[in-house]
Amino acid sequence: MRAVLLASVLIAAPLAACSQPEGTTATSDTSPAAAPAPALTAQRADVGSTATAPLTNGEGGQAGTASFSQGPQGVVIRIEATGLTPGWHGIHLHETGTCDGPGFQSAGSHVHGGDAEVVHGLLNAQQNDFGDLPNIHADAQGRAYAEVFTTFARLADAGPGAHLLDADGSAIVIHAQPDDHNSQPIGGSGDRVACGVIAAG
Ligand SMILES: [Cu+2]
Repeated sequence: MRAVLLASVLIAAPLAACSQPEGTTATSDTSPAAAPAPALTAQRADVGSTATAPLTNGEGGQAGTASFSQGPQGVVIRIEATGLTPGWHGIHLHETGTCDGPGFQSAGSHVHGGDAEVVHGLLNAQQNDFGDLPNIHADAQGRAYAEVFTTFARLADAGPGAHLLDADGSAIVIHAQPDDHNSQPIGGSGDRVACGVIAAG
């Protein structure tokens, strides 16, 4: 009998919610299912900021462009790169806005926030590296066209994640090899073959 009563309560709860007149809020203090859902779509940053990073290769030549657009949950990055070796390439956000070739070490390590030890890799269970991004793929002519999205970084002045337009700027770096998204410190992605300083606008 108790089981039957429980079942009827569970069925009744959604029906009651559906029968609420428009403009009112269904309330229930009996069913956990009626608790407010986590605010998955709560705005995390002001939208509209944009930035651009002209890409250069290790010889100082043009290697395309990366364009950044701030959304409410993160940043969309459009990458149009040329002169790459065909195949997959790791790509990351680096912590300093300078791209001195040929090795682009001036771009520093990956962007990050806080004092925690950085663990790289989008597929690493301990991942906390704000510079991580999905790989891009270059075609047989060495061209890569992609859009990637990150919730770990922002152009907006406030919000979660690393601020790309901070005092010392940031850079986007394309690596020679694909990122395995797991191993330290950069997923085995190898040399830095293209780099762009991220500038507002
Ligand atoms: Cu990198």
